[in-house]
Amino acid sequence: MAVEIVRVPDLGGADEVEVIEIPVKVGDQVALDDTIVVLESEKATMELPAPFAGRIVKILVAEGDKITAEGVPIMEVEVEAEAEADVGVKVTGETEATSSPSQELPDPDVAPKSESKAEIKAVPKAEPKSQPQLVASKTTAAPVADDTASTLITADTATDVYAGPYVRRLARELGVDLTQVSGSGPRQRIIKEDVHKFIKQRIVNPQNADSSGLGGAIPSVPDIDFTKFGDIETQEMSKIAKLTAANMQRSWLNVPHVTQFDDADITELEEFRQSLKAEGERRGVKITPVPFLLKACALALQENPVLNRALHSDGQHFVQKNYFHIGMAVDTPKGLMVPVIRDVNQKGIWEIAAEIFELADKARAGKLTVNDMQGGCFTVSSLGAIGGRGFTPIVNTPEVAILGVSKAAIQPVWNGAEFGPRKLLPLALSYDHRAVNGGDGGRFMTRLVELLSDIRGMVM
Ligand code: CAO
Repeated sequence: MAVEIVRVPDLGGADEVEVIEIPVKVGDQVALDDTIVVLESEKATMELPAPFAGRIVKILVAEGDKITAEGVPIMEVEVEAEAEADVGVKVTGETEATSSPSQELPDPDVAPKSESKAEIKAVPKAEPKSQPQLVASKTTAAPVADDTASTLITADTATDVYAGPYVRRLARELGVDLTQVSGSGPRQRIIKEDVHKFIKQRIVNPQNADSSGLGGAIPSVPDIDFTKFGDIETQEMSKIAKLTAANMQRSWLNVPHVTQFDDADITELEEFRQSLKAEGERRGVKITPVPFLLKACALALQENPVLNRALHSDGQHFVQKNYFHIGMAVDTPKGLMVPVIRDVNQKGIWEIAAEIFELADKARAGKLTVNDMQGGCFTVSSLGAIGGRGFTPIVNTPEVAILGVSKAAIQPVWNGAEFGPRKLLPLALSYDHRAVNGGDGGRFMTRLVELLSDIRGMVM
C-alpha cells in the first residue's frame, strides 16, 4: 500500500479552471477511470478520471476552488502496490501522459504513442445562451461520442441545461430529465445534490410530478374545500375500491385503448335459454346470457390467440397463453371484483353457469380467495342486468382485451325483405393496441357475434 497524489493536469491553455464537482468522498473506493473531480474552464467541462484504483484518503480541493496552475495536488489515494508501478495517464485517446502521476489535457498536435490508464473527457459547456465551444485548441472531443454515452452531448440535454458530465451521467442512470431540475450551483449549474433532491421530491409526491399540465407528467387535481358549497362527509374508500382505483389508473395510463362495437343477434339464444329455465331450477342453477358469453369468448380466443396474450415489460416479447381462463366482473357492495373461471373452453354451459353463480356469491360475501382472482386471460364485464346501451371498458392489465356487455333489447332488423323484431345484445371490445391490431379485434368480434347469433357453432 502506498499513497499517491493526484494532481491537476495541464490546463490545456486555460488560465484558470474551477473545481465544480467532487463526486467522491474520503473513504470511497474508486476504480481506474472513475470520475473523481470535474473541472470547468471558461469554455469546457472536464472530468478528471482516477489514474489508478484505490481508496481516497484525502481530498485537497473543494468545490468552487479556482486552480491556475498545473500540478496542484487534488487528492491522496491509497493504492495497491501493484498499481503503484503504473500510474500513467492517457488523455482523450489522442496522446499519452508525459509525466506521472500528473495528467495533461490532450494536445492534438501530439501523435498517439502508447496505451495508458485513464482518459480525460472534455465536453463543451452547455449554457443556454452561448454556443458550446471546446477547450481552446487542446481537445479534439467535439462532442465526445464514446460509448459511455454520458459524455455524448445530445440536443435534449446539452443545449438546455447547464450541468457537468458527471451530473449528466447520474441523471441518465437515474432516468432524470435534467431540463426539469433547477440548478443550485454557481450560475444555476445543476449539481448532483439537485438531482438527488429532485428524485426525493418525486418519491414523496409523485402526484405533483408536473404542475404545469403540459404533458411531461400527470398534473395533479387540486384539493377543493367542498364545505364552502354545502354539507359534506369524508369517508375512507374500501380496500377493494382503492385497489381498483390504482389498477384502473395504471391500465388507463399504460394501455393505448381501442374500443370497437357490434351487436349480436341473440334472439335464438334467448329462446333456447328460456327453454332451459325449468331444468335450471331443478339443478339449482340460474341460467342467464352470461355463461353463453363466457363460452363464446373462450372459443373466439382460441381461434384468435392474439387476444390471449400478455405483453412482456421489456417491450420485446409477448406471452402467448394456451389456456383460456376468463375473468368476470362482479359488482359487490365493497367494490368491483373479478373472479376467474378456469378452462372455460373445456366446460359446458351448465358448469360455467354454476361457477358464475358460486363465484358471484363468494364475491358479494367478500369470501373470494386470491386464487379465485388469479390467472385470467380476458375479462367479461356484463352490465346487461343493470342497463345501458354501451360503455367502453378498461383493459384489465396484464390482459390485453376486455368485453363490455350492455342490455339486450328487441329492435327492428331488416332481413332483406322486411323489418323483424330481433333481440340485439350490444357488445364493446376494448383492447391494448400495442398487442392487438384493429384487424385482430375485428376478427375476434365478428366470430364472437357469429357464435352468439348461432349457438350451434359453440358445440361444433
Ligand atoms: N341483457 C338483458 N338482460 C340481461 C343481460 C343482458 N345483457 N344479462 C343478464 N340479463 C338478465 C338476466 O337474464 C337476468 O334476468 P332473468 O332472471 O329474467 O333471466 C337478470 O338480468 C339478472 O341477471 P344477474 O345479474 O342475476 O346475473 P348475470 O348472469 O346477468 O350477471 C354478474 C352476473 C356477476 C355478471 C352480475 O351480477 C354483475 O355483477 N354484473 C356487474 C358487472 C359490473 O359491475 N361490470 C362493470 C365493471 S366496470 O366498472
